[in-house]
Amino acid sequence: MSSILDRLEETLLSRRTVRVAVCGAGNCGKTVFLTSLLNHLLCRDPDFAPEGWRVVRADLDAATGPFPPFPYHPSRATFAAGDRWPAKTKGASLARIALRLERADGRGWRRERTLELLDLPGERVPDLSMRRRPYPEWCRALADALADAPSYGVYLSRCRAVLDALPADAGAGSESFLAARAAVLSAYREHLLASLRSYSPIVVPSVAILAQDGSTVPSRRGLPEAELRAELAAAPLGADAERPFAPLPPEAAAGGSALARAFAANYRSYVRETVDPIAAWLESADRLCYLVDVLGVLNAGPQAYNGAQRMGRTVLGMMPAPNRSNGLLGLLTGLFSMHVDDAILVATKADCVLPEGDGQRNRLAGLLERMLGPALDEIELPPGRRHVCVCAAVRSTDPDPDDPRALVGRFVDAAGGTPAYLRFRPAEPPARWPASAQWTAGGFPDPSESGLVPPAFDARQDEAPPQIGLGRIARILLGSMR
Ligand SMILES: Nc1nc2c(ncn2[C@@H]2O[C@H](COP(=O)(O)OP(=O)(O)OP(=O)(O)O)[C@@H](O)[C@H]2O)c(=O)[nH]1
Ligand SMILES: [Mg+2]
Repeated sequence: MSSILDRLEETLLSRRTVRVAVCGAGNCGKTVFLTSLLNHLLCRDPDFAPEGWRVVRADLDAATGPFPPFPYHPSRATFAAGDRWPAKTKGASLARIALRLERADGRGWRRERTLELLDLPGERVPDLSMRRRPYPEWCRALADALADAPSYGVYLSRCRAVLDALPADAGAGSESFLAARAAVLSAYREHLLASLRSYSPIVVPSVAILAQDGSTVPSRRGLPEAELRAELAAAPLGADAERPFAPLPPEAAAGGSALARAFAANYRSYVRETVDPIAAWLESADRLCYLVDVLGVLNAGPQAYNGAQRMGRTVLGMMPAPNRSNGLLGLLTGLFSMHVDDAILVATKADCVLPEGDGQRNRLAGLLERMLGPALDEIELPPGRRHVCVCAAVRSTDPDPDDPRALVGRFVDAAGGTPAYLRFRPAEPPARWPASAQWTAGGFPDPSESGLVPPAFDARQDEAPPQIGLGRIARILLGSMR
């Protein structure tokens, strides 16, 4: 009997597809993370296999269903060229890698694992707060989420003034309705402009800064105020220019005016067309990797911290809780139903702080735990399935042998010439998040903003870039093998 059960288990477990949601704000490092992870798996890096196992075959699979394939080769080519990072992501894509694993001790057992990993533009992540939420509820949630944002308070008062002046019998399409709608949308764009300037990640609907066709508003860097305002004015706030919406003050959103009804209808189309396809995939994931650029949050200040925390909570809150029933029923539903059984918070770009001896990488983990650990606990994962990791998917710095407080990396200048090695003293992360009054935004500059590029490494396809902590994450994703 037991050998029949063993055979049954072997059959059930020997082939398995593991869906991994890779999520996080724009620029947190998702695409670099995925590219390096795939690169190491394709090279059958022994550190990336579960203990006691080795990868004997690894193939990318182009059958990625509803999403286009993740652009692995172009992304990796940027590392191999050694002076560029992969381009900013403009649409969701799926990586599918089929792995065959064998016991390292030579016993003839084999396992097949297919990893499916979704990459998405970070801009789309705040939109996930719309999933399964009717419009009035979303307006309330946004007002709570942005209670600390002065520009949102200003927007809500402007909105109330416009709505107060709108005749109660103004029907949709009437002149006064159209004028009120234009005034509300333009006031909302003013708030979005302020959000971009204060590095708040909550910019919704995300098509305001990343259109469906991939054109972006280059929001954060370089653009003078007037140009940025003009770019935002041209971007649709909804599924298309004919179906715009903006959040209304919670009482007005629930009030049933013609404007609230029109916005609610356009909101529903937007959720159906833009949010649901991504959200439905995420909800079916077996594993979650939520990436946070902790240094980036430190650099951006308290409002960015609040936004990043809200966004993380939204995503973690979407994950279906693991099946908690016991006994045979639990075993069967555990085998056949989807649920998140491992959730990993990842502090990225750990090569931008001083190395381990100094304990600074652990500080990144501590800060991340403080920011999102409670939301992770709410998923109620089984013991040992909740992880907080520190990682540099492409380690781009080395310790400076002459100065223990400095790092060395390759930098390109604005003209994009040949990279040169430069020494720099990185900002040192604090043990705790700073109190708002002492929090100096701009105190943790991102070295990539000053031109830090990936290290030179061999362009041969069977080489992978140096990394920190990525192998441990791969082992969690592949799961324990019996
Ligand atoms: N030093 C260092 N920098 C990194 C690493 N990973 C990412 N970066 C930097 O972060 C930038 C953004 O990384 P991406 O992987 O493109 O970020 P993303 O999360 O995919 O961003 P979106 O596509 O906008 O959502 C890169 O261009 C690098 O400058 C890393 O491991 N080390
Ligand atoms: Mg990306």
